[in-house]
Order: sequence, then structure tokens, then C-alpha cells
Amino acid sequence: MSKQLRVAIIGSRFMGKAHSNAWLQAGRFFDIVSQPVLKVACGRDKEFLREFAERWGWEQTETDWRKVVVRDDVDVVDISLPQHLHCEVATAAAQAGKHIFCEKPMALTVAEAQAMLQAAQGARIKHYINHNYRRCPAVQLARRLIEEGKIGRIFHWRGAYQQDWIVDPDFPLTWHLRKETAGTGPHGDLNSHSVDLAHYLVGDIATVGCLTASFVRTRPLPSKGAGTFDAGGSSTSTEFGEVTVEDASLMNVEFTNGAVGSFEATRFASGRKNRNTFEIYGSNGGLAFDLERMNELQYHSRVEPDYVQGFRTILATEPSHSYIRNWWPPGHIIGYEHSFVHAVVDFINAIDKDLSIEPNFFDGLKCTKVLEAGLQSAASGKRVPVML
Ligand code: SOE
Repeated sequence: MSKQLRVAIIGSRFMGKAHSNAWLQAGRFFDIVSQPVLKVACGRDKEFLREFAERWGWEQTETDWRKVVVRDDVDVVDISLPQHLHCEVATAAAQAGKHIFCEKPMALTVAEAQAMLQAAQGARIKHYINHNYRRCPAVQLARRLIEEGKIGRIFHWRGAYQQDWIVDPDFPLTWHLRKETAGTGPHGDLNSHSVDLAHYLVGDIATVGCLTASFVRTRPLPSKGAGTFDAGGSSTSTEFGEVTVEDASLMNVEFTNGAVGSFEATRFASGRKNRNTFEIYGSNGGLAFDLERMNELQYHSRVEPDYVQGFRTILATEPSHSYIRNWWPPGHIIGYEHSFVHAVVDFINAIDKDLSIEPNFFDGLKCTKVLEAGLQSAASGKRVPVML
């Protein structure tokens, strides 16, 4: 029998759109018991919000998130906001007993992440941090091969998350480039994804060394339409402000299991739009993934006879690959938005079947600890242990 899960979304920009689509698609493609009801959308700009709600089918709109999180007709609070707002909203939602689907990165600091986890644990709700790339079928395949021992003992992780949307010095000073709203630059925004994947595929991180770099220190103030990846039109302001986050981050880590890893995160990799790659090398083989070819996993097996060894490309679109059976026949590839649908499906199942879902606030806190240790290392020039 189908039940309802009434969702409130807070935030209506890039992630608001990705999440709305996921709530809509989940029950169409997957067999879930509770069907999401898009109850209320919350944002500050009334006119933009009205159009957003109409387009995606949100029943109502509201400009005050405090009213939304305590509504009796809301079961789930979806936090699609910039990270400086996560802690306050998540804590209030948890105290009101709502399940929480929260965008990454979890929070600005370890202290905030700890407060969120504490509130969620006290409330006995389902809580999830949306590191959506875990739910690409090819990434799930990587995990499966590791669990099956096909890679053997892991020696190396190499992650690089590269974008280029702020190479132009005239790209405006949007919220991603200010410490008070973003906390960090690509170190938190992009490395958080890579650290989450490394936790998922390799294991916990014990120590961190990190170097950050700044290339463009001042930028024109943004116009109203500016946002992530979007300068918001051609009119460049004559007023400038200071960029207060790093432009690139290079981190190296020791894992608790003895593996070592490197993480590169930048928005200055000309020509790389959203290139999220990792490589894993072990005693029995190797793996490589590139989000720009997200249906594929590269796999090398050392266990095969040497004359046939080499990296092969597996197209992760067989019914035996995670999630794919519910979409299309083999070879009919899926895209970025599907990873969000998969996350929503697993989140709803976790609620219905009272299962835990990962990454949750506990995993988000662990990730935040690694990133914060990275910043401490960049400031001090020393290796920093991660206090798990
Ligand atoms: C901007 O760098 C951004 O939108 C990130 O915030 C997302 O998490 C990433 O998936 C795409 O790029």
C-alpha cells in the first residue's frame, strides 16, 4: 500500500532543481512504498520561488524556513542551501523531528557538524548528506570489486576534482568565493566529494598534509543573476571585493589501513568543467573513474595472465549494476541527475524500512574533520592527525 512522504525543500537554485527532479522521478522509476509529496518550497526571492514551485510542482511556497521546519504536514526537510545555513536549519529540523536530506558539504566547521549530528541523534530521525557520486553505478561497481577482493590490498588513492568556472578574473564574487558563506573554496566544495568517495572505497583517513593556493584575490561584485558556474550576464560591476577562500587545494593523506592518497581540487583547471576522477591501485589490480564518463569504470586485474593484462573499460549499464535495471536496457546510459534520484530512493527506503543510510551526519562529520585538518595543515605547514 502506498504511503505519503511530505517533503519541504529549502533552497531553490541549482541544488533545489536537482533535488526537485529527484523527488519527482523516484517513484516513477523505482518501487518505493512512500511516495514523495512536494509539499512546500522555501526561498527568499518570492517571484523566483513562485516560478520554481510552479515548474517543479511544489504545492505551496513560504519565505520563512523557521515556519517550514515545524509544520505538522512536513515529514522531510530537504536542505538545498549554501553550507553556512546548514547547521541552523538542520538543527531546527531535527529538533522538530523531521527526517533530513542535506546537500554537501555538511557544514562550515567540525563544531557545526558535531552540533548537527548531536541534534539528529537526539531526534531519532534519518539523516543524509548528499554526496551523490557514491550512487553512480560505476562507483558502486568499484566498491563491489574492492569488497570482492579484486583489487587486493589498497596502496594508493589518487583523487582530482577539477573545474574551470572562475579562471576569468572578471567572474564575480559569488557566495562560493566568500568565507562567510562557503567556509572554503574547492577544498570543501570539491574535496568533500573526493574525501567521501575515498572513505567509501578505501577507508578512514589518519593524517593530512595540505597546501592551498590563491590566484585571483579580488573580483567584481556579483549582479543579481549570478550563481554557481554563472556570471549572471555581461555587465561587470566596477566595484570589487576580496576573495576570502582558496582557489586550489592539494592534500595528501595516510589512511588508517596503510594506504596513501592525494587529493587535488581546483576551479582553475582550464578546459575541465566538472572532472571528478579517482584512481585506486592495489595488490591485485587497479580502478579508475572519471565523472565526465560516468557510466564507465576502468578495471585492471593483475590476477589474469600477463599477456592479457591491462586496463579495460566496463560499461556499468548491465541489469546487475546498481540501480540500472530500473532505468533503461544495457548501453542506454544515464547522467548526473540520476545520482540524485538514486540518493532519494535510498533515503525513502531507509525511512520506510527503518534502515540507516550513508553518508549520514556521522560520515559528514568524519569528512569535515579531514577537511578541517587539511586547512590546519595548510596554515601551519605541518601534518595534522585526524581525530576520529
Ligand atoms: C560547484 O563546484 C558544484 O556545484 C559543487 O558544489 C557540486 O557539489 C558538484 O557536484 C558540482 O559543482
